[in-house]
Amino acid sequence: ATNGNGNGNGHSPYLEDSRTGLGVDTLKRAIRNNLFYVQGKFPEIATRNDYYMAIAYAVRDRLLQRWVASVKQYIQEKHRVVAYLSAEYLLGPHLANNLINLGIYKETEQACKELGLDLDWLIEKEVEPGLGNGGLGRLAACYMDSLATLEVPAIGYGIRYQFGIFEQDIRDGWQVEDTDNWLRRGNPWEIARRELSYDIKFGGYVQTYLDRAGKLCFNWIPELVVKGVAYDTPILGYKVNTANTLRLWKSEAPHSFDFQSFNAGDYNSAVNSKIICENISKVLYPNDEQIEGKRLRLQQQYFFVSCSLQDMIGIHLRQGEKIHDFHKKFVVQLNDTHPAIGVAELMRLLMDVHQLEWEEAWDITSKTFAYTNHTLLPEALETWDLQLFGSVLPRHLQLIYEINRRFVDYATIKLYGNHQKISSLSLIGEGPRKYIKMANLACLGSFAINGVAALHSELLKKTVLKDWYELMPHKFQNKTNGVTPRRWMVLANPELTNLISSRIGEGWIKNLHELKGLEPFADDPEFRKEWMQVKFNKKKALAKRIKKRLGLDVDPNSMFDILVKRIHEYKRQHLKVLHIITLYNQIKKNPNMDVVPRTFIFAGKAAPGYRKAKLMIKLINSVGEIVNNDPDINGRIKVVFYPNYNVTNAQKIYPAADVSEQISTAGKEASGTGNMKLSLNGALTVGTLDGANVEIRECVGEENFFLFGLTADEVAKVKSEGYKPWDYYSENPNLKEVIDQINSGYFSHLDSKVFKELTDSLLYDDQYLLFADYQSYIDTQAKVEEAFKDQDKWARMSILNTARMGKFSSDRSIREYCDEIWKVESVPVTLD
Ligand code: Z57
Repeated sequence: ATNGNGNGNGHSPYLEDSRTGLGVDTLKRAIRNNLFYVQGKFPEIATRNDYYMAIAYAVRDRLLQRWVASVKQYIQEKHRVVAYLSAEYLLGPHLANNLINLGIYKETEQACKELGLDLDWLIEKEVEPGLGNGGLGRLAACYMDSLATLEVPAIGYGIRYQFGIFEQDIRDGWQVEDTDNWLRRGNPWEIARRELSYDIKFGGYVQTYLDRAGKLCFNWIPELVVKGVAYDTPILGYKVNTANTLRLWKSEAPHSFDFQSFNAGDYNSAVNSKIICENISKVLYPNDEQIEGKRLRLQQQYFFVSCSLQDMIGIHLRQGEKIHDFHKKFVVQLNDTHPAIGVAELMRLLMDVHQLEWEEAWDITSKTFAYTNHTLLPEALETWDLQLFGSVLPRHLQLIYEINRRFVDYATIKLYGNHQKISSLSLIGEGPRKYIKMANLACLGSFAINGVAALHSELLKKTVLKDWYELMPHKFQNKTNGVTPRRWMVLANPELTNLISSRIGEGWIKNLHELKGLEPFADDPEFRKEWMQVKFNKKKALAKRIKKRLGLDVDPNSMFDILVKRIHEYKRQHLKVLHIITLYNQIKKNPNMDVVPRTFIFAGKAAPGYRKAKLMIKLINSVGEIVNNDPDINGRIKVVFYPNYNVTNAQKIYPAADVSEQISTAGKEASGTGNMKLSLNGALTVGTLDGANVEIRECVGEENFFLFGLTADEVAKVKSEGYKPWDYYSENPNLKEVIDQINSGYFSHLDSKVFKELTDSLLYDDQYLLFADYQSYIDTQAKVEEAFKDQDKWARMSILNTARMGKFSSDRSIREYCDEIWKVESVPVTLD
């Protein structure tokens, strides 16, 4: 009973040895041993990082035991496996999460204490793998957690970027990017599988010939061959033995590839080729929902997809199965169109390598893939210049032409003469230059297509994928996103976790619907008091961080009004700024007015090449500088831009939120997931009817949600009738004042040009309808202020809000994917 797992978590009994034991003494011994034998250090000279590594390796040993057991069982019992293909995984720090999922947080804390160490202090400095931009990458990470927790056999495939998302610093109010050298101190959570590697071809040309049987064959002669090496990270489920694999590919020069040039004495060009190979997995593209049609990006996509499919085929064949049954062994989920080249690549592998005929290859391929769409923004729909595409993937261009020829033949009959529809469905776009439409390849090659929230899935069928829906309605589904309560509640907010568990037990951590049991406690004054006390403590902790990072004093008694996400015009951070300036002007005109003190907290990165987004950051900081230092305001409102928003910082911000701002233009945010994390942590939402906000409002009740703005239908209508932002500007004196003030240089040391690009785009275009929603937003914020004055009522709303968020667990999402798309079942893993 010293293994620290006497809490009914389902571990089977096993020997308590130094590598697997979960008790305090065993952990202590393991940490000491690792410090000596892994780090080569002793306490007198050990650094903080040495201790971190020693603990990490102790935890890793315990993960490996479960991982080996899982893999063994999957192989022996030949289970069906989910392969999740994603160019991004925004995992966040591993240590604390693994301790929670192993169920040994307390034990490890105690072991550390006895060694004179502070576990939280060690966790604090862990560098996170930022292998993603935002929502899409974080969703993949939550899904990996839920797949393991639900004991579903799964492999996540992706790229082991040497540099993840850039680190953001703010200088003079502007975003400055720094490289993310996350591997510099080593990564204890991965295992390099040197023996697991595949050759990936690029460029060159295709030879056509007839074999001895007279069959037409294709031989791709590449210009460049790159080796992909597997790096595995175990992903452990919560209090289960299942540990799945996240397999990320690193690009290298193939062994002895450079001998020719080397022997010819051309050392430089040999080294150069090595660099070209390593470049492919060098850096994550920092654009979120904005494509950059770069050769290297296409190479990255093909690189990881080809490695992954070859790996799956290898696994399948090694189990003694037939290539013909590939789709029965694996279901491959495409996380957006980034891995959609997989459709053509599987065709190539099946035909050119495994000698199948077209019909059979296509039958297998189209039963293998399923596609998740994450956006309606036309600028985010991936296309590739056909010439560029052909120069990187000449064989795939041929295959796509042939896939398209057969499809267009079919569509021509089905759609009889509707040329416009046929050309919209074609995989190839015509124009001054031809291009490949990756969403069309994904739709055609997949047996299921899903959006990520109910509204989004409906809009897909009515807009960007309308023609596909009409041709193949049976493929379309919805899978509303979710988030893992392990990281976003248990880890980020242990205080709230304990409070909740003290009343309804711990079942909710695995079955989030059980939060419903909290509803009656909204009427319990003692519970309300404790609830608000937890919130206050989390606000105090965040205030302390803000003071430390920015030197700014913020009052934890003020309302913490939080807008954190990637910076994008459609997400409308600048609408929030218009509200802040409006409030500022109100107070300036009436300094004695009764105003609820508020702290506006922003955080988020802008794509380095997205000028307007960077200008929005500058605007937030400029307004902050004036507002925070104005004696008339006297600290009643404060504006904070918290730099370098990432998983680590998000874990500190969400629990401190009173208000969650979800203010995208209706119809633009596919789902949102920050909205779920904030609400789960007790924040009340101010939001439009967009993405998953719609479903959150349905669940928490309209009386606990601050709704504003046009609906998606109204947005479409206003636009079709010829939207004129200038009219709103000239007819609304408060709005006019705010815009004029920005343009006068009031917030920019009298430089009236700084924000002109932004204000002009609002006055003359306003694609995202800030002006149309302005008054509604201001009016709603007045209601938020009124509600916050009655703290007891606010507490009630906050509790009910959390109690009704059960739907938004990624466990629920993954259950639906398993049942309705993947047709996979749970496989409980036993330890021997
Ligand atoms: C990304 O983070 C998302 C969509 C994209 O097309 C790309 Br590229 C990156 C986001 C959506 O904007 C969110 O609304 C959504 O919640 C998230 O993906 C996960 O589905």
